[in-house]
Amino acid sequence: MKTIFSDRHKLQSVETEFYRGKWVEAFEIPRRAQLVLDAVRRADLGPVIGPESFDLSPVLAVHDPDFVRFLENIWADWVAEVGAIPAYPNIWPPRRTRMIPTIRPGAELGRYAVDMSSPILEGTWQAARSAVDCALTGARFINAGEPSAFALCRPPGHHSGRDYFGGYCFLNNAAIAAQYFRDTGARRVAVLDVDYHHGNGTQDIFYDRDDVLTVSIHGDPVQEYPYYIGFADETGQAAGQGFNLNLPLAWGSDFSTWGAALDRAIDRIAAFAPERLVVSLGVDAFEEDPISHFKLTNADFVEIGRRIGSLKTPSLFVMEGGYAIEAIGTNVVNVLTGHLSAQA
Ligand code: OKP
Ligand code: ZN
Repeated sequence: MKTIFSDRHKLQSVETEFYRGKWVEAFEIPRRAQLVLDAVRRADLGPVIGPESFDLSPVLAVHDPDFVRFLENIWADWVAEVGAIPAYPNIWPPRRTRMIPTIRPGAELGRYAVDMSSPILEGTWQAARSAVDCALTGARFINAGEPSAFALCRPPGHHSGRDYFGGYCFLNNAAIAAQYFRDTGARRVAVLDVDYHHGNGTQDIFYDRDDVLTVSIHGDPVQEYPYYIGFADETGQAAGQGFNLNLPLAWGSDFSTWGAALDRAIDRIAAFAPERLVVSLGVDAFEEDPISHFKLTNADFVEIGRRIGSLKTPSLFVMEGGYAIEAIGTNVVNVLTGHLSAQA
């Protein structure tokens, strides 16, 4: 299996994040990607390849053009007004206001950000673009006949929607790849999100469509980020009714529960008969993850890969979360080798 990786992910790098009123050591750090890359190499998974450069059209097929322009330009605008320091919002639109155009960088940040976890830095746009390029290059390999590929994307993407960013995410790599599959001939595409957190951006982007099935297994939003979305009764709307499946699970869930949810997810995906599968691959359901509350073991991740492989659908794995630094490489490689074993 080919891995697509770009060094430019390092351009998104902060030492601290704001959590419960304090600046704490950041969780979403460049070392995560480096450790996954090291594990991929050590496991001899296959070649590691740099991404091709894509123009903005696959991004604009998913994201709002004003939002994309904002991400591209906000750093320069912020530096001009505030200085070369990380750009955080400190105001959000009040309820029941019109989302009228804004001018000042602080207002722009609040308009498009959903939380404070994703500061805009000098290299944010380039890093986010490089992650998209990795996902799209992986999609190209799948279109060329590979049964699977691994886009080692960083920063992650699944919390980013058509016109918002947050949860460490800027551009929705998995959604952009799924749409790219549609635009290059796949009639039905499924996205399976196994990250511990609900893939709210991905759900939102495809919510009214029946050509992209979205399925997510995640911490119950009653207890867990992103809190306001990800409930079981969100099943899609209009033509998309029945084409979103949320499988929220309680804190403390282990593989007996999680694996049963995966089987439901896989049954739904099999019934949909997609021509392409995008897996939002977060490994933060791991028992030692510092910000999560599921109890999956290293070995469970092999089984996840194997069961996804039973679908026999060309599959693009797109890296999302996972913050247990010592185990992130093992857990990711376990999913991928599990998948390969089912391909054989
Ligand atoms: C991104 B991905 C913990 C607070 C949680 C945001 C979580 C984003 C998770 N310090 N803040 O889905 O792994
Ligand atoms: Zn996550």
